Amino acid sequence: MTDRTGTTAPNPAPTAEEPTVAEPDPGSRSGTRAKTGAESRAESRAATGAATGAGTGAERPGPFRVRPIATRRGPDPKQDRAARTRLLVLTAAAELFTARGFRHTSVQDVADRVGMTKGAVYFHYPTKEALAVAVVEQHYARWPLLLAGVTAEGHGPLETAERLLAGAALAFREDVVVQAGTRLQVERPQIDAELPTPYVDWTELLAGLLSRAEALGELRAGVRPRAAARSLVAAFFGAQHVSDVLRERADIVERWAETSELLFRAIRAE
Ligand code: LUB
Repeated sequence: MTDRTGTTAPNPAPTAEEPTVAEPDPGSRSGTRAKTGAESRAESRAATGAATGAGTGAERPGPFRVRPIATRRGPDPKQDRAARTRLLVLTAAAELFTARGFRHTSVQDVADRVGMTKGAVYFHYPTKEALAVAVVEQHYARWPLLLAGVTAEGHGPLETAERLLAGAALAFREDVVVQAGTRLQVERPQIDAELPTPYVDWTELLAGLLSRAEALGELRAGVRPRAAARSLVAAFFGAQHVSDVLRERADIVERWAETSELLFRAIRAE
């Protein structure tokens, strides 16, 4: 059994130039004139905000309804230490789950990796299943951070979708908690615990963005937002899996960029 652990977590950030969008102009023959960048940016930002729930003031329960583990729980140093220990144990478990899978990882392995007793690990996570659930939840807790970063850039909905997935590809290469959550979701049948339903939140998020893009006329005629969102999620999952098996995800960013370019060329209006 190979051991290939020990990577830690950055959150990627993107940038881009806005497309201009046509608007009916009663004076001109074709009835259209190009919208200024500023106009389409304002409209796109509004559209994207609506899709991702960002910037609306009242925080709507967006996708990925999980919160990252807080390492500082307030003035009580004991609580801080406990929170940091939980994160340490969770990261060690993620490294082992990524390398060996759920079945071939024991709580003793996790304890050995962090230099704690099994009892001390059980104090924070009562079962190996509870550890797996926590790791999978932290996998999904990465995405709101990525979403906030990309949304804050004020791209149009289609550009936002493209950059979110590019950011996810980088996280799949660099972040062991993302890698472990993915392996555990594939091994769900072996894990006797309630794991979050996979793929549905990404599909929801992308479908929302693509519906907005459709409303802006940014989608190629005949492209159905939800169907395209499902296709993007399936393609991303496939690309990361092939890169994992063949290259331990060393080339996932490049492999996804190839697939993304192809898919968004098919989705985006000429
Ligand atoms: C993503 C995985 C691996 C979907 O959303 C999920 O559940 C995912 C883990 O199960 O890829 C692709 C964006």
